[in-house]
Amino acid sequence: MTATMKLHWSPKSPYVRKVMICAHELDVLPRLELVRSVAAMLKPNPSIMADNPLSKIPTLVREDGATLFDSIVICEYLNDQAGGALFPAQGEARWQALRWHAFGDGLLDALILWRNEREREQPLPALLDAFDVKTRACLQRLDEEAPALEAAPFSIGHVTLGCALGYLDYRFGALGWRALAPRLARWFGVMQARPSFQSTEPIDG
Ligand SMILES: N[C@@H](CCC(=O)N[C@@H](CS)C(=O)NCC(=O)O)C(=O)O
Repeated sequence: MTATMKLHWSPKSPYVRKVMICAHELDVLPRLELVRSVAAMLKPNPSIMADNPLSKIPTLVREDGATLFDSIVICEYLNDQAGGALFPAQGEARWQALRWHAFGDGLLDALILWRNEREREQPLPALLDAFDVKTRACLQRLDEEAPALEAAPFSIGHVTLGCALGYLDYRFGALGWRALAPRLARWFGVMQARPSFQSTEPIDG
């Protein structure tokens, strides 16, 4: 990988963060030109839509002009180009990594919808309760899986679960998730010490 690729980017998006952590871990960050792009569900953004009609970030424009989305596709592309090991090629390790990826992405999807709902003028209480129940159940299950996460090699599953927990810290601090999942919190502390996590902490602005 030598030429520069354009990434529609924001320092707040947990899905963009997945790509940035992978790029950091794979040592391909210098190949990415970051273009600050504002993606909001209620405001389709023409500059993103020129590359991705869904108006979502992350969106990658490859060096040959081809575009890639969504985050998992971009992460796997970077891993492939760099010959990385973030996507185990086969066997149980592959299913485990992909399952953890799906777990983290599903949690993120729920948290984004939860935040959208709670910011409406008249949020639906039953919907807020449902997100609360599901999030707590996810944390409980992930807490049980913390020893397996610790034992497994670092993968796209670790990246994505880390981004979901980072998003909880960023937007759902009042939940106090660490008290609900202390083993998971310890595992996350180890993730947070990685330079790829430290340099991609979500920030406002
Ligand atoms: N499944 C997508 C989700 C991306 C996503 O929803 N990104 C948000 C920003 S955090 C976005 O672009 N929202 C704008 C919209 O939904 O219109 C991925 O993994 O890339």
